[in-house]
Formats: sequence, C-alpha cells, structure tokens
Amino acid sequence: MAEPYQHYIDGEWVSGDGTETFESTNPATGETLGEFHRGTPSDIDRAITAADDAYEEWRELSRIDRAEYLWDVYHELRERTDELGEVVTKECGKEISEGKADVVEAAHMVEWAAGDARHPKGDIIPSEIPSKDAYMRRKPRGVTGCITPWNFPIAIPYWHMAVALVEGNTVVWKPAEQTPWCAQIVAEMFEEAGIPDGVFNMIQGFGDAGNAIVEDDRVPTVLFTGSAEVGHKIAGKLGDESGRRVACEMGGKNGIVITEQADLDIAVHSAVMSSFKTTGQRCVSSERLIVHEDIYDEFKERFVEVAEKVAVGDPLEEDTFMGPAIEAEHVEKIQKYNDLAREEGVNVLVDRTELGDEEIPEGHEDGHWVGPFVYEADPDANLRCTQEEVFGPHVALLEYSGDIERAVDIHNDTPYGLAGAIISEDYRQINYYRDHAEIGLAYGNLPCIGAEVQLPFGGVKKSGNGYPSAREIIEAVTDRTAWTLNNSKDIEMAQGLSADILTDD
Ligand code: UN1
Repeated sequence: MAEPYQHYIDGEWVSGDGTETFESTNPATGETLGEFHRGTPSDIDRAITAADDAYEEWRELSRIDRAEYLWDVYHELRERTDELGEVVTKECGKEISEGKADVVEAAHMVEWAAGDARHPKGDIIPSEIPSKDAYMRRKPRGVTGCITPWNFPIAIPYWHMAVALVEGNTVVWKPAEQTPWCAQIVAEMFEEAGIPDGVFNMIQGFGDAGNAIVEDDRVPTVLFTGSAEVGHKIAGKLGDESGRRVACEMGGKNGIVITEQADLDIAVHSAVMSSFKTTGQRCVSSERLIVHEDIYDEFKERFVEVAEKVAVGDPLEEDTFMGPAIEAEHVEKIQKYNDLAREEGVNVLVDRTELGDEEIPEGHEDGHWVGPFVYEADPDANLRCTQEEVFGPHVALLEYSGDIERAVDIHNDTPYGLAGAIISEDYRQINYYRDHAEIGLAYGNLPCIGAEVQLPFGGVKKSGNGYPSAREIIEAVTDRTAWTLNNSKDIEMAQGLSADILTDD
C-alpha cells in the first residue's frame, strides 16, 4: 500500500510526530482518495520555528523577487486548470465547472498578488516643514498562520497566502481536513517553484493543529476562513493578546431582495445560482429570498419549478447542477434544519431532502446526497430556520408588501452581514439597497455569489472582522510606519516646539 502523504515543513516532506493518519474520501462515491499523516501541535511548533527562522532572509528580498515564486505557481495553475479542477470536484464534490472555477479563482488571486508587487506601496504625505519628507511605509509582520476551509480548497489558500508572501511574511498553513489532496498539490507547487526552505509550510490535520497555530504567540497574524463558531473563538482569543491580529471571514444568512420592479428572468436566474450552486455550501450562498407581493406568485411558481427539477448527481458530469454535500454529518445538519423549519410551521414547497433511488447515479450510492428544500415563511416570525446559517440548499421565500425600506429591513434582520443582492429595474430602489443593506458584498441584478478576487471580500456583524482577500488583506499582513526624514541641519518642529537650552546666545 502507498505510504501516507506527508507534511511540508522547512523545505522537506516529513511524517511528523503523530502516529495517526486520516483518509480523504470522494463525497460523491465514498471512494478513498488518499491517506494522510495527521499533524500534531508539535508538528505545528516545528513549522512555526522554521517559518520564524526563514523570515529574516525572506523579508530582505524585494517584493518583486518574492513575487517571482508566485508567477511560477500562476503558470502552473493556468496550465493544469482542467486536471486540478477534476481533483477539486473529486475531493469536495462541487460540479466540474465549479471545480475548474476554483482553480481559475486561485490563478486570479496569485496573478493579483504577484502583479501588485510592481505597484507603488505606501503614500507620500506632505509635511508642515519644507525640509522634511514624510511617508507611510509598510512592513511585514512575521509568521502568518492560515486556516482554510474545504469549499474552495485551492482558491482560498491562495487568497490567504499569495499576498502574505509577497508582502514579506512567511506562512504556516493548516488546510481543511476534508480536502488534504488539494492541499498536497498546492504545497507541491510551492516546492516546484523553489520557494526558500521554511518560507511556506503546510501541516495536514484537524482542529487541534489549527488551535496550536492560534495558541502560539510567535504567530502575530492569523487568517481564518470558515465557520462562525470557530472564527469567533479565534477572534476572542487573539483579541486579548496585544500585538496579535486575526482576520476572520465567516458565515452568512444572505438575502436577495426581489422588488415589484424586478426583471423576473434575472430574478430566477440569480436566485437559482445563489441558492443551489455548490449545493448551497458557500458562505455567500443565499437562503433568504425576499419577494414583493405583486410578483410573488409568479416568482414562486418559476423558482419552485427549477428547484423541483434541478439536476443533483455525479459532479463530474457536465449537466449536473448540484453535487453532493461534503460529508454525512453535514447532510444530517441540513436535514435537521429542514425538520426544524417544518416544526416552526413554515409552508414547504419543495422537499428533496431525501433523493429517490432512481435519482442517485449508479456507483454513487455511498455519496452524501441532499436536494433542494424550499419553503415560504412569515418574515416577522423570527424563526430559527430563517435566521441561522444552514450551509445547504435550504431556501426561504419571504413575501413582503410595501416599499424598498421594508424589504431592506427584512433583509437586514439576521445576525450576519456577508453578501446579498437586489433585483430591480428601478435605480432608486437599487441605490437605497446599496446604501442600507448591512453587508460587505452587495450586488445589483446579479447572483450574490462569484465575487472577483480584486474586490475586498468579507462581511460585517457576525460574518467577520476582516477581509482576507486581495487589497484588503495587505492591511492584515503588514504594519504601517509613518516615516519622516529631515533633510536640513536644523531641527524644526511642525507645532513650533523649540529647544532654547541648546542654542549659545
Ligand atoms: C465562500 O463562499 O466560502 O464569491 C467563498 C464567491 C467566491 C468565494 C466564496 N469567489 O462566491
């Protein structure tokens, strides 16, 4: 039998201190994809030591030289998009166009970070005193701990790591335990690019390994994308330690407002994409459709028709729309929320919680199958099912009457604030939504998924305290220095301070 895959620490493949291994399985078939060493807190300790040691030399390279390693990775991602897309699909179950999209998004992020290396960084700031030059300069912070989720197993690691590395930080990365094969490939790419030993480290494992990163005060910055439950714990811990920083991007209970002025083709298209792509397992997926009474019946009829027939099945087949859920426990969680909705008295419109035997493709009997669940609920009833994130194809239709202010009140009535959209042909309604929706990612006449990497990505309220992508991540992984240089032999102070004691007469 093949040896289990290893960790990548200090430029070497190592099995680590632990005795346990774990398997990656294909969520559509149950087939084992590979066996991996399970990292321990002492493996993390070793990786942090390596990253800390490597930092001194890495930070002295120019940004442009550091970015050269990422250009190699970029070309690899572009050349291998189809092959890697298939790996993503096999390991996390997203249908094949989404598997490839994950790799494309990773390439976009790496291109952004490497390209940014040649752009000006910092500001020239005027001084009161003509002989002084003042600047804002940026410095790296040191070891960056990255903890990433399974649902974008190639893209999100690069959101975290590409900018952190170009800015001169070193990295200790704990990928999601559900997608270690994708993580193995990402690590191989850095190795092939020849990144110096210790600059990039990857330790496979579970929460105990991730926690060891959070606990170690040699790691000044932690980037986390994942569940609100874990993210809030990390934020609470690091918030108490001065000098340490965490950028968390967590869940959402995202809404789409469909007004009486909506183009219904756009509305149905946007809602279907937002609710069912990735089987509802994006942090930006929509589980709340807030629809005006004038068009409610027509929208409902059209949305329900699609939800009833949307193809759930083998994610490697091109005409599949929804692949499986990631794991059996997650199917159970979705089922519990579907049951809860029923207990809370909603009116169920589509219930494909259990797929019929004839719907499950041959050879896929052990997959983690769950189909759309669509219901209508009273927006004022304060139900758990319309407030809590399910992370699945569980969708509430919330009918409203009245104006856009009312729709946006319903839209904002959740503890989360990540993504959302408005569908309307009326620019006043659109502008009102833009200015009052309490979210970080807002769209007009579009689905609320599919953000481009050069946008700040993140939310407000319970959805996060940071924007771990592109431009905004620079804030997390660097410190600013206000630098002032005096070009004169005299010391002149902007506020008129003088030191008379030093003058002779
Ligand atoms: C996530 O849902 O966890 O905006 C990330 C999107 C993707 C990223 C989603 N670019 O849908």
